[in-house]
Amino acid sequence: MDHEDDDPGTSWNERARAAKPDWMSPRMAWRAIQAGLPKEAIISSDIGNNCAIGNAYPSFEEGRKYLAPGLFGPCGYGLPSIVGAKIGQPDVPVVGFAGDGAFGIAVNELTAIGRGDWPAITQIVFRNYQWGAEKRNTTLWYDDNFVGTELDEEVSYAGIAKACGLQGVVARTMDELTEALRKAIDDQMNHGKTTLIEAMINQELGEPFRRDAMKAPVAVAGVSATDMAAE
Ligand SMILES: Cc1ncc(C[n+]2csc(CCOP(=O)(O)OP(=O)(O)O)c2C)c(N)n1
Ligand SMILES: [Mg+2]
Repeated sequence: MDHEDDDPGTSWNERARAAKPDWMSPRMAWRAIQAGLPKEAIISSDIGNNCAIGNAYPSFEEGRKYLAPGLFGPCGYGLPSIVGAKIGQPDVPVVGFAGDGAFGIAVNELTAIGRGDWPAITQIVFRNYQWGAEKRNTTLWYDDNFVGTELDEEVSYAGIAKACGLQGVVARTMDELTEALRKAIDDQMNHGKTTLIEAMINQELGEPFRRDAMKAPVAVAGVSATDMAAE
């Protein structure tokens, strides 16, 4: 399965594919990641649509390999948690995951983790230029419409990583992503280098977190402006 379905009456995913026909979909990116992820790796997840899709992909042969934000669900968890994992388990390869909106909440940590004795990590950012999980909610609530979920397309997270003295790589195809991850792991384990991989993906969106809560707001009391009395 490469692509996400649209709900009846909505066409966001169809339009997202048509807008960027040559770009990876979220599931193509996750398959490319699986091809390059060491089986002993510790991974972290963040809150967002791509990280939620990704929960279907990795499998683990032992416990204590998967860090997730849990029920509080804070965006920005992926990067700091994987840094903590590496400090606790320096001999194990670690890979953090985050969507581009959530990563923006923790991006300042890039200015700190390159310092001398901090261990090297690998971080993958899913670059779809949107707060995707929120867009998914609003397309369902508001008949294929949305507001306030776009991110700045001029911002380069790979560029920010480089400006912080770290390695920053942009991956646009499945082969580029698998290869970038393999090299990043080698650099993490054998050369003490941190790499941020910006995985460029289309804007398709998977299942919402709370499909049961997807009901359009309705007028409950039927209050009219003419009901108001002047004081
Ligand atoms: C601190 C915080 N703020 C807001 C939210 C609400 N929220 C949940 S998912 C999400 C969007 C995440 O967007 P992004 O990280 O780009 O991932 P995508 O859904 O695009 O894969 C937001 C804003 C949250 N969970 N935590
Ligand atoms: Mg996003």
